[in-house]
Amino acid sequence: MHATEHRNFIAGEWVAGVRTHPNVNPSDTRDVVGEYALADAAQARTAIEAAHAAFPKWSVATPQQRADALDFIGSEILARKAELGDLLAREEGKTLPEGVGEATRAGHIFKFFAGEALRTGGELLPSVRPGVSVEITREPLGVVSIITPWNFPIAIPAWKIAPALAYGNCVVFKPAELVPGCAWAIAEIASRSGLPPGALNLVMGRGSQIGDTLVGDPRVAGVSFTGSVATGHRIAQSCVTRKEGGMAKFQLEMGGKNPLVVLDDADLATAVTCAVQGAFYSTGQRCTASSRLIVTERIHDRFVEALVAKTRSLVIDDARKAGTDIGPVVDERQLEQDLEYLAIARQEGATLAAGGERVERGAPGFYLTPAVLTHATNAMRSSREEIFGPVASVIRARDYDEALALANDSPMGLSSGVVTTSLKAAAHFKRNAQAGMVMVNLPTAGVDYHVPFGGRKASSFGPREQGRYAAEFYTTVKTAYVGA
Ligand code: UN1
Repeated sequence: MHATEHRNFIAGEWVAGVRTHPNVNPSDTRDVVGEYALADAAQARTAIEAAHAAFPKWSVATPQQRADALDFIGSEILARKAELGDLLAREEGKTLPEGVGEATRAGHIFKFFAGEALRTGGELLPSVRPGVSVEITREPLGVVSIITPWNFPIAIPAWKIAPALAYGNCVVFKPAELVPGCAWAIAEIASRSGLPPGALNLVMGRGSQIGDTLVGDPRVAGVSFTGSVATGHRIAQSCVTRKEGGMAKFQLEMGGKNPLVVLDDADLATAVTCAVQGAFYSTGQRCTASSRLIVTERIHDRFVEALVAKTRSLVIDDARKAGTDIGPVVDERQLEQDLEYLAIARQEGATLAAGGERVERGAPGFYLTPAVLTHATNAMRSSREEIFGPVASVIRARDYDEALALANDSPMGLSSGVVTTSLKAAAHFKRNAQAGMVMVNLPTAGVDYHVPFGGRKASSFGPREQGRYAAEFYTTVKTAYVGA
């Protein structure tokens, strides 16, 4: 076995996978972060078995035991945020400040849910019948499969694992195979946190190899997934059609095609900052990215000119180099997809006003200059399908009403933003945007960790993630009637 192999973590033991897979740095593909285990279906079943076996113990752990374990994990992530942020930048390609910011967010999430573990209460109501009372309590689901994407290698695992454990569930965690490093680090920290063996299991592996097992095994009570719409639909199907064990509860966070509406009365600098940060930071690889910039007539030309100038000034380079604004695209496949959408948009009549070129830097990596498409319409494929890269389309609108209608005319409904100095327009937009999250004079991406996260339409399904609302998915309600 290779000395640097990072193994899976099952039933409190580090176990080799059936194969290993190199974790490659997208800023410099000669740099291999390490070799990481790949599980097969049999190993995934072993992890489910371990979680199932740990459940009787962890589900009755005291709130203090749960809080202590989560607080330990959160404190260590915060203490090591520079190192973990660097690992994140190295394996995923976010810039170092973005990586450290995300590691910090993950630490805060674990500490938030350490507190929530102590605050799980219930309700006591008098019955409509004499001499009877009713108690409403929340219980953990059981074994939960957590399947996470590559674009937030530490924050998304944190915001699923922390509430799952806080409410007494046992977890089988499968990170995206592009970013096993942060996932392994979470498991390693958790292995020293006082969790009983089997409460948290890490199975690194490909969705095509172990996904069906993680979703279809009758011992799995719930599946929390963030990733593509297509995979989300497959998961939903197998959760509802499962033959044994009843349906599994599922929570899906999928795509976004988020609009940022810029109104004539907007502060131009705010509008450009929101657009650039929302569309291009984290290389645009966020489901909350602002990919449709819907701009009203009288500010349109000034906005485009300022946006193009700002976009051209961005420094695209190695994610870990000081001064880099935008790191590389995550891999070759994603880069090709970005370029393909740019070609389609131009065929459909859009103009490439800035960027959109594959560029060389000092090392072999996946560098793409952020692209501004102008003369775009909302009907183009590039305005309807999620690209998941540093590509923004500017769509012209006559006035506020048309801008709002265009913003809502999308199969997706995750985050929706408006830049305006009009209180009236902001209030109307907040009420009428068909999205789970609305941003006023802020980028569509970049969310707090203590409040609900999620969308509408094709973007999401199931209860919200994060904050107190996370309890809706990770617990099941029991109603107990007590007679005299
Ligand atoms: C953010 O914008 O801060 O995959 C979070 C994603 C989202 C998370 C976005 N689930 O991009």
